[in-house]
Amino acid sequence: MSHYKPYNGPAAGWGALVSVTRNWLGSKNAVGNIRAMLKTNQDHGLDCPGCAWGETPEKGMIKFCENGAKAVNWEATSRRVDPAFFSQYSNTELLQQSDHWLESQGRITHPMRYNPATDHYETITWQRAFETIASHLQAMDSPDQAEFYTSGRASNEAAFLYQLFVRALGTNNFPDCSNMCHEASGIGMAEAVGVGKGTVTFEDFEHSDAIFVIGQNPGTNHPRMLEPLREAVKRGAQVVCFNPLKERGLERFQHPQNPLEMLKNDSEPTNTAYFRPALGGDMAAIRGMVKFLWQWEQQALASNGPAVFDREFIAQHTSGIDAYLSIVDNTSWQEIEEQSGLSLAEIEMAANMYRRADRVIMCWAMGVTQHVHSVAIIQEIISLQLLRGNIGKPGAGLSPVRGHSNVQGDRTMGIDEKPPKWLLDALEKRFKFNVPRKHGHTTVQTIAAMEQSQVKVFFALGGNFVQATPDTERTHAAMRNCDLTVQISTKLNRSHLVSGKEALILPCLGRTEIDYQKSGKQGVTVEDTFSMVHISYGQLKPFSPLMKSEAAIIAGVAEATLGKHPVDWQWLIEDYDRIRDLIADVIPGFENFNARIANPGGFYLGNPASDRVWNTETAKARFIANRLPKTLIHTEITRSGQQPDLILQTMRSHDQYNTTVYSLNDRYRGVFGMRDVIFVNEDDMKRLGFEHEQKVDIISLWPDGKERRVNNFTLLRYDIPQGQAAAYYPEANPLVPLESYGDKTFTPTSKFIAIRLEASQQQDVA
Ligand SMILES: Nc1nc2c(c(=O)[nH]1)N[C@H]1C(S)=C(S)[C@@H](COP(=O)(O)OP(=O)(O)OC[C@H]3O[C@@H](n4cnc5c(=O)[nH]c(N)nc54)[C@H](O)[C@@H]3O)O[C@H]1N2
Ligand SMILES: Nc1nc2c(c(=O)[nH]1)N[C@H]1C(S)=C(S)[C@@H](COP(=O)(O)OP(=O)(O)OC[C@H]3O[C@@H](n4cnc5c(=O)[nH]c(N)nc54)[C@H](O)[C@@H]3O)O[C@H]1N2
Ligand SMILES: [Mo]
Repeated sequence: MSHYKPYNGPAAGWGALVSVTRNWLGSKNAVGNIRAMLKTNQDHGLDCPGCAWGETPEKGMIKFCENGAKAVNWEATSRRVDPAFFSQYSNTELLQQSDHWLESQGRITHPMRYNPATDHYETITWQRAFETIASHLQAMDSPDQAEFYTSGRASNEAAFLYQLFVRALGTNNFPDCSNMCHEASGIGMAEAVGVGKGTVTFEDFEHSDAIFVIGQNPGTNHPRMLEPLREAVKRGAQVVCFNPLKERGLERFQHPQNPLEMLKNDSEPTNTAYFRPALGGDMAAIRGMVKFLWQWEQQALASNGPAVFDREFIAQHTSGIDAYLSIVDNTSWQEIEEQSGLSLAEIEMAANMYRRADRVIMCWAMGVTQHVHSVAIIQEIISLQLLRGNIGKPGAGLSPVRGHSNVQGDRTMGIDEKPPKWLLDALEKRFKFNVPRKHGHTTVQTIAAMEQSQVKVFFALGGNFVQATPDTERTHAAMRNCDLTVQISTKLNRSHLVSGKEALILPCLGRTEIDYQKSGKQGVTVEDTFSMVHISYGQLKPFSPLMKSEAAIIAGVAEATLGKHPVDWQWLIEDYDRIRDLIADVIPGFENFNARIANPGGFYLGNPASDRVWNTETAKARFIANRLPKTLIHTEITRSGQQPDLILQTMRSHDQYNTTVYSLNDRYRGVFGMRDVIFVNEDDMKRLGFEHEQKVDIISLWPDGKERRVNNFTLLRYDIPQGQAAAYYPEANPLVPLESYGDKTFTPTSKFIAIRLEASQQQDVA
């Protein structure tokens, strides 16, 4: 039975894992699997396929968290989606099932081809599958009529081969999950500090005086991050959270006493604090902190007091401070207060905490990156850090905490629709073919092209494109316009069912499974959020003899399409060392790749900004003077006279991994057995005339005349700031307009959707 019961326990607990694995993961040997892997982790173990948080550097100290265990067991299920399964259910029948049901059916065991005549998937041989793909790709008028999606679990080896194949085919159409995720971090940081990756490593967390956690829910999504945060507080460092929701894992960092006590000059300063900004209000909040620091710096200059800014760092390493401070001067306190959703007293307190620390790390995730002005938010965070020299010294820096376990490595390998020139030049030099120079499509641009019937072939290396993307109804219709869709997958999901006219499912090995090739067992490499590269060896017997590794599937498709051009694909697959030798030839930082991964714990790729080398336009770290957005809500919406009831963010529950729903519970938020829920403040509920647990329909506002709605969501009274609402991804994705994306990023604004609520017609059904 579904129910709602606010949770009071601590944020931890393997207890729930046992029930999750028994009930849903269908893994008979769940606990045994994990134990086996923990043992073998001592040498050449498995890299956790969960999130991208790094491993503790000591040898053999690879830690699993509850969610890592879930991810492993999810893959190591004993349930099978085999030919008998597909002959039992037609596609139309499978489409009636929930996402949770689909993924719970088990691992896909055979290559399958959709037969429209019978409405069933039927077996196909690998050879026929490769030939089918090749004949479609060869029949296109232009290579730009194909789109090659990547989800961030693919290994470096698979990703490198994939981008080589696709560029040899002739396109840069690489939509990827990163387009919906940390794209803004990459763009915002590259412009300002010359590198699109985090500048900190694991050790920096041990030396930091203050760690800010902005728009991130690590208790659920990066559980191993809680440990360094706890350690930091223990040794007296500050942990400061910016999150409109009181997330369970972070709540301990809320100071138990009156947070405003800090403001009185006589009180003891607190070392933890929790601020609850408006959705999209972080830029204004940080601008406010900067404005306070600037005030104090001016006072220091006037009175010859101790400097607030790091004047030497600013002079030596940065450009643009004058223009930036003048825009800070021109931002009014009133604007800051209104847009941030915080009081000036709170912002002053945050600024004080910031100033008190010599070494500050700024962490952020989707609460920052999925807004229209995300690039500007990130650049504001960077400017704040530059004022006190908090980039490129131990214990300080920028930490965009990545999502998928190898999403960062996939970009490093060249999965990028707007590849840097050096990469294309290096590929051309090494492989001697004309590399396509025109930029390709992001995820959102891919959907738009599909909608215009400009896409013939959609190919996915992992992921669940049709559910992860915005504007679900439109996206589904767009996908159906393709001639052929191909999914390399471990588990059944909706992207197999909402397909092109022809469709293939190619079952691949998961990272937990042993990958045998001609030369023996193969390892694959990944890069974590701290730019550490390490090798991972699967530990479990492959679930089906017909599965192939991702790299082998790409090689098969490439050979069928291009023959031995520009490389002998099958020869590379015999021994992944050969692929790594190619990577070493092309990608900087991977010299002697094979030798260096033998080192336990792998190696650090390095980061120019953390060495204070600035690969920017000015060869300095740049203060970028962005204006605060005039309004956060799209002006066309208000101009058309529409008024939202609330602003909605879409987020993850505790028991899900993106579109993979492990169970229907979200225990830290007290929700059990349901996912079609919307969290609303009690006062808003009254204002809008609704009651707790009433069924509502949610309609999003967008000035294109299309109706976007989801029906029969259960309204839940929740501790959430007024004017805000929250619902789960992917259930709420039909509400995100395709055209509502970030400036420069094309990232859907999944954390800022203007909505209206209506009472559902079907109250009695509940
Ligand atoms: N178990 C598990 N682990 C995961 C994933 C998973 O689904 N399950 N997904 C992986 C992936 S791909 C990613 S990208 C990461 C995602 O990790 P998170 O970014 O932590 O994921 P979300 O659930 O989207 O949480 C966003 C958080 O930001 C807050 N927030 C929303 N809007 C705002 C805002 O405007 N300002 C501020 N300050 N806060 C805001 C929300 O309240 C929420 O706490 O996790 C990775 N790890
Ligand atoms: N509304 C809203 N939408 C969002 C977000 C949000 O916060 N709100 N978050 C966005 C973010 S941050 C991201 S990263 C995207 C995620 O988008 P995706 O990466 O496309 O989605 P996932 O749900 O991670 O993909 C799950 C599928 O991957 C396949 N899979 C699992 N392991 C493997 C493997 O080892 N190999 C292969 N080949 N396949 C595998 C399984 O078949 C599984 O069904 O969603 C985005 N969409
Ligand atoms: Mo992500």
